[in-house]
Amino acid sequence: MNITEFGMPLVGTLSPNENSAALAEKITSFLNENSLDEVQEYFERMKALMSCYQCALLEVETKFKVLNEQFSLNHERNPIESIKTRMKSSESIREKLQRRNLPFSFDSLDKIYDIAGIRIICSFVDDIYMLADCLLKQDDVRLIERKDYIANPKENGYRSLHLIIEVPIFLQDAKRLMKVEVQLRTIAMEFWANLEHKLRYKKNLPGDVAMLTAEELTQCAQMSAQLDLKMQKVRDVIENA
Ligand code: 0O2
Repeated sequence: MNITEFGMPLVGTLSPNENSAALAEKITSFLNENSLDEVQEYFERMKALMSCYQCALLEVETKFKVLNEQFSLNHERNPIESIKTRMKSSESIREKLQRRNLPFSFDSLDKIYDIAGIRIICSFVDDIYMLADCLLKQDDVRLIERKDYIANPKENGYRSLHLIIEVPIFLQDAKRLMKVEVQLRTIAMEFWANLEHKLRYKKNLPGDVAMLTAEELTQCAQMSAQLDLKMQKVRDVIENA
């Protein structure tokens, strides 16, 4: 069992400047405050929970792969370019709990909807909506939340369709409902979001540089939206020829 992976939401994470002595101190105080049985129970529970999220990702990934396969049979093209799955890092979970003023507890983890995340990179914008509709029509999928940043891009230009869904996973002796965040984007949206993410977290830029680059990035997002529109029109012409 990896303490840095499973223990951090409870014991707190190290900042990049802290060293292993600080980590040891945090772990020691966590161990001092809890009996060995409680510590073991906590880690077992955390491990089981993360494993359930992994299973939920497998379920949802399979659903998209099936849709892709079926669509390619009927239409001779794949609406999905690629699929990426990720488990939210313990540091990112901790940061979100803190931002929302939630204590480090299992109940709080239940309120974080993007612990398991899947990103579907699509060929065209209308594939995004078609795939989202097909997914949400399935009778074991429940929609919890939908954010359409394609129809309503964020101020910085970020576009993607976000769905929070709940899916069942079937374990040896139980059924569990798990939440998964699904992000659907085109290749152009992914390209922009990846670069913007890298640049944003790169460094603390001076105010004027930050403003200029933010404007440039927003313009790039608008250009990528135009590119998506143009590519879709080209495809429509070819398909209707
Ligand atoms: P990671 O590494 O994917 O976990 P939040 O902002 O997280 O408190 P909420 O409601 O979850 O609240 O946010 P939202 O807007 O539904 O989606 C958050 C996720 O969408 C982010 O995850 C990113 O993956 C993506 N995202 C949202 N806005 C932007 C943006 O402006 N630029 C880029 N590049 N990605 C964005 P996390 O949690 O940031 O990271």
